[in-house]
Parts: sequence; structure tokens; C-alpha cells
Amino acid sequence: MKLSFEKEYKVGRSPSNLSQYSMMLPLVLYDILSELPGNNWSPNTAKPRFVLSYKGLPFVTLWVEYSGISIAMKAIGAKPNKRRDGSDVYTVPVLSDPNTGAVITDSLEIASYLEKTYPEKPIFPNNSEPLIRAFDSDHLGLIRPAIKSIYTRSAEILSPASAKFFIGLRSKDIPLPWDANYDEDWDLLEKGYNTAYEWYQKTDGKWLMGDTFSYADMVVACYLLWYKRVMKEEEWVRISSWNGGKWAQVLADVEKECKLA
Ligand SMILES: N[C@@H](CCC(=O)N[C@@H](CS)C(=O)NCC(=O)O)C(=O)O
Repeated sequence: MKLSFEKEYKVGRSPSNLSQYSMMLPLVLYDILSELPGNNWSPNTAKPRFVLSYKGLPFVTLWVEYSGISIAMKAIGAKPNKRRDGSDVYTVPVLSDPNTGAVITDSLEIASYLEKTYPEKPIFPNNSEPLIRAFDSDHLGLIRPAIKSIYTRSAEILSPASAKFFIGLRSKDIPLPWDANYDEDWDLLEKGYNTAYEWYQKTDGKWLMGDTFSYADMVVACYLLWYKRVMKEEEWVRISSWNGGKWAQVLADVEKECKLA
């Protein structure tokens, strides 16, 4: 297992939050190593990164090999997550907060914890958490039919040991070969994004909740970031061309709003 440490944000990085958060210990986010410069690629671990950065909270990232997630998460006392069949599985993201002693598993539970513990700059404005929870799984439903080709690309950016582990694990649910219906997957993905585009057409502002930024926009952006990071350049260009360039724009807008651009 490879575990690396990288200080991502200094305490009180954002001047507007300096007085509020300068006495805090940095929170620790567990994310997945890759062979890409800067490592990050996973949409699930990107979600808490976006939230932490949006709220101006100090944090450090600990990078774990995909093949070592369960050993590392057990070792820090994280709770297992649930597979779709109900069995236990250790996953990242996990967030450890030395200010409260909390160790939280699962991107949505981390978002909920951060909102309750650090309510400044809400990510679930106007009591929208129940609706955004439903959105989180509906949005994944748009992508799931096309996920095989994205898994193929994800395996390509992992270390050989982690790629083998990842393929072995995911192929239990989605049998290999993953790239056999490549064109079909792309049609399904485009269809999914046409639906997401219709959702955005129903709002008057830039965000899914009009002029109000929320966790829902971060969820959309984190999957787009996944494609941008793991896919071939021409594949990301293809996605960027859908719906009049909407998706490259959403990613750029959310990254800017979260001070990650
Ligand atoms: N619903 C979970 C999904 C987390 C998840 O599936 N994480 C993957 C990495 S992106 C993982 O840790 N998998 C380990 C395994 O399945 O053994 C969340 O949103 O945090």
C-alpha cells in the first residue's frame, strides 16, 4: 500500500474566512492516488474537496492506492460503506476532522456533516438537503448506462496493481469487456447529458437552483472533472461540444465558485 501526504491548503487560505477558521486544525481528506500529475481523478472524492474548498475550510489530502483502500480505512477506524447488495465495503472518500474527532465515510454523508458542523456558505441552501440527496442518485442514473467506457479509461490512469484490483472489483458488477460497445456507450452518455441539459433549461440562473449555488452543481461538476481527467483529450472535446459547450462551462463555473480554478 502506498500512502502519500500532500498539504493542499494552508490554514485560513481564504481571507474572508481567516478569522473564523484560523484556529482550526486542518481536516484530513482521504483520496485515491493515480499516475496523473496532481493525482486527483475520482468524482466521489472530488465532491468533498469541492465542498471543503468552497467553505474555505483548511484541509490536507492523504492519497491512498486504490488496492489499499480497505486496509487504510480499517486502520484509521473508518466505518464501512454498503454495497448495492447490502454487504460491507471500505471506500473513500473518508473525512477525518481532528477538531471534533469525527471520521465520516461517503461523499454525501461528508457533505451533510460539513454543512451541519460548518454552516457558513451553505451548500444545501433553503433546506434543500433532502432534494439534493435525491438529485445525487438521479444524476448518477444518467451516467450509469455508459459507465463501462469511463471505467476503461479510469483503469488506464491507475498504477498496475490498482488497475488490476479495480478491474477485478468492478467487473463483478459489470462483466468485461468494458469497451466492446464503445459507440453505444457514447450515445447513452450523450442522451444522459441531454436530460441534464433539460434540467438546466428549467432554471433562470447559472445554477440548478437559479442564482443560488448548491451541492447539486458540485455533483454535476465532479463527474465532468472525472471525464476531463481520465479520458483522452479528443473524448473530453467531444463531451465539451454537447449542448452548445454547456459541460465545459459548468465545470469551469463550479471550479471558479469553489476557488479551485
Ligand atoms: N457512495 C460512495 C461511493 C464511494 C466509492 O465507491 N468509492 C470507491 C472509489 S471512487 C471506493 O472506495 N471503492 C473501494 C472498493 O469498492 O473496494 C460515496 O459517494 O462516497
